[in-house]
Amino acid sequence: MRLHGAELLEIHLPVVDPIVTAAGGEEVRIVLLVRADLGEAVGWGECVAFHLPYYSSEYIEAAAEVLRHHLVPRLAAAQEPLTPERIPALLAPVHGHRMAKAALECAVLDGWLRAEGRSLADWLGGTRAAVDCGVSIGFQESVEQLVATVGGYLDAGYRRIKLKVGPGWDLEPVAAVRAAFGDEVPLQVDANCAYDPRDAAHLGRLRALDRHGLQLIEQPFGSELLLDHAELAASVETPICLDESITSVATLETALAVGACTVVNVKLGRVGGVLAARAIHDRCEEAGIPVWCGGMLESGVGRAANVALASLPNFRLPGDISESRRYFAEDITTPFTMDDGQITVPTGPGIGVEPDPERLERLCVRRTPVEL
Ligand code: NPG
Repeated sequence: MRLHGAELLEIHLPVVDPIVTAAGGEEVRIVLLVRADLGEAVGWGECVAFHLPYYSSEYIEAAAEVLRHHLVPRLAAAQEPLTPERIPALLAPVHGHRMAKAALECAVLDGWLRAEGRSLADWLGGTRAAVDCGVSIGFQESVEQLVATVGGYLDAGYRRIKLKVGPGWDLEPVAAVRAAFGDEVPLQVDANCAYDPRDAAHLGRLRALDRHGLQLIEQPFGSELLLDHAELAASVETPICLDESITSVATLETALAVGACTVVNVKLGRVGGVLAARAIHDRCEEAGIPVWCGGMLESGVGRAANVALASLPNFRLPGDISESRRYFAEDITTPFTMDDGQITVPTGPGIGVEPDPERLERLCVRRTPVEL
């Protein structure tokens, strides 16, 4: 297999119910897709970076540049055979840009598997035919509005509720959801680094969350503050989960060694691709640490890869895997729909879905062939 060429597509998807976090909200999800031409097949990958660098240092424009000028040319110049296992090392000379690398690796892997007639879930070693759906809810106008929103998603069948929290929007919303729906609803919170471990009031609020029987508290402090997470983890009952901090197996090892977390949010893009995500899954399984699949408001392309990943055995907690319509009135692929709180793992070759040409035509604002 060789990479004969690639194309970058910028898609604009209006968001029906934006997630407002400490970093802001997205009214339109700008999606960067990579289309890889492998000769005998075409593959698709999604770069999960946002169009502004406020969730991570990566953003769409930079990802497109590094894909065009560095990552795609490197794979195209590689000696045959271009196998998936060789991709991380071929891209390693480019520092960082994990989300861009993940998109290209997924596109090549998707094409390779389509040519082989094998599904991504099967190739990864997935053991589930369907995965549990969880939903993420951002800051709301009021606690009453939040309770109504949570009720709607529970009625829809979601098996886990994740609330965005931050200093000032944490104790009251969590208590209201518990009061309205009881202690049995699987409920977790995601702080996106919004708390300061040096602020006694912030620590007090996090410790006060401990009485609500949450599944986990996700990334309360900054991504580099592993020791502060370890200190909090030792002082509360609620499991601490890391997201932004875990960028590789190496950073995972450090986090585990210092006791910074006992649950890990695995995101294909954040860790650099499918192979890295599986390595983190395997290491966590070995350490008895459950993982779940994080979401980045993906289109159907990225969502399909997430569903395949979440079919692996140690994805023991429902992830941010929701129906396409949770975010998009229209997706570029056949929408993912939930049945009894689960989404079926695609069984078709590769990621099992592909962008619909007619929808691409309408929703794609720019197509850039990569000059090789
Ligand atoms: O359901 O795809 C989804 C989004 C899940 O809440 C989610 N993602 O921090 O992981 C996150 C969070 C996020 C939301 C990140 C918006 C950045 C912006």
